[in-house]
Amino acid sequence: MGNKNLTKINKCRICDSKKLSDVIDLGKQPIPNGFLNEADLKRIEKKYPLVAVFCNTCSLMQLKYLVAPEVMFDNYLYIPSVSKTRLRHFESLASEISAIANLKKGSLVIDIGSNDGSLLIAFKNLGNKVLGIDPAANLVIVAQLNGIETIHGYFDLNLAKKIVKIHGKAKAMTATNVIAHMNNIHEVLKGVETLLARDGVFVMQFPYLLDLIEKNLFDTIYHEHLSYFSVKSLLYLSKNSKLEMFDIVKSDLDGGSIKVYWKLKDNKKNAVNKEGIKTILKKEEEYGLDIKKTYEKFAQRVEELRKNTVFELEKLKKKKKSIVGYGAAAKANVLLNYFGISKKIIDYIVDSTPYKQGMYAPGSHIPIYAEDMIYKTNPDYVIIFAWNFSKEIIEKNKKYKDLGGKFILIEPEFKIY
Ligand code: DWN
Repeated sequence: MGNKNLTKINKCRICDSKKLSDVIDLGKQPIPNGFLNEADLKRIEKKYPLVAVFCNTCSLMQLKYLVAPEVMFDNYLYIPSVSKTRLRHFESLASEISAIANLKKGSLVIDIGSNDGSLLIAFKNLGNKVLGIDPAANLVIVAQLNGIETIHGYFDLNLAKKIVKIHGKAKAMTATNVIAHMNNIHEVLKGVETLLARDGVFVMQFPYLLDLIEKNLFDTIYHEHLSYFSVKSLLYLSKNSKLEMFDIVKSDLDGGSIKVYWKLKDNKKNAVNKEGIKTILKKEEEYGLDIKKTYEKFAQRVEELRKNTVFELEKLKKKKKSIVGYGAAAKANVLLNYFGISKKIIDYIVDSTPYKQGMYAPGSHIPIYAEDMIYKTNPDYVIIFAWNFSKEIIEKNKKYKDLGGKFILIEPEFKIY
């Protein structure tokens, strides 16, 4: 291997099984949020193998090669607050959890992977005491400037014990789009067991494996996402935990995600929705989420999508059409690098994240500008790479459509609007 920042797994992260089958190989790629500045362009860009495997025992899809978390998360350019859709989701999540956990004024709420504090601001507005935990030094400062007390570090059992001593136990804990990013998930659950109050509620949210496979969302497979959960795999994960899953709710966010609700086993207050959990498990079985063939068919569909997309874009370029991208998202970089789409096809990408503007996309080195660039060059086509926010983006750019512009979405199949 020769690279100290790369490790190859030989067993499943959840159940230790060695029955892992290759699902898809997306080639060697830079880390998906590894945006470059001018000076970086002159240096060799580090690339790492991006391969997804499937555990035949517990149905967890996971990465075969792991990039060290410090490389990806010590300094982090992704923030949720640049998307209204995500902020609105955080507000509804905070009020929903407030009710389920019966939060009172001053109840302590802790968010693991709190980023710029966006979710905790919603809880703080409801009168709760809040505490964030995040490894990205740059974002801890942003969160603190937002008035959100944040501990700088990677969440583990040790940190949980320290927090209990200083802050006490939490009535509610959240982990949105972060559990999939953590290698030590058994230890993370132990940390939550330590930190959660007896009658506390812990809510995880992450993209759902069934939606990823069904909608060909291959571009959400990237180095930050070590795990791709089925409900079956989550039950394996919590088999020996003091935590018990008591409900699961599907969400449209991020192309299809699940909110998973946990409590301590001896908390009799929140009833277990046995029927709901059984129904979703049954759906997974009916879909074949626990058999290798399903993943082989997924990989074939992605190959078809790759060939067709490149063919369609090259056809537009032959007609001298101009094409730009919308949303310098992590998933955009996976798609561009796997499909081999370069600056010869995409002139630039626009993005609302201040930190990304003026930088270059990892791998493709396509320049990133603020969103208003579209109205300066008026391109023939705009590919929406941030397809999970296509509604918000299209609404925001009615003027572009009125000027005769056309949007392109690539998943679940290539389509011009
Ligand atoms: O799990 C993760 C998800 C939650 O966020 C992280 N591992 C990394 C990151 O993935 P992503 O970069 O694919 O996330 P988003 O939120 O889908 O990225 C959307 C991108 O589009 C952002 O860079 C912001 C941009 N955007 C924009 O330019 N204009 C978004 C909207 C809504 C807009 O109007």
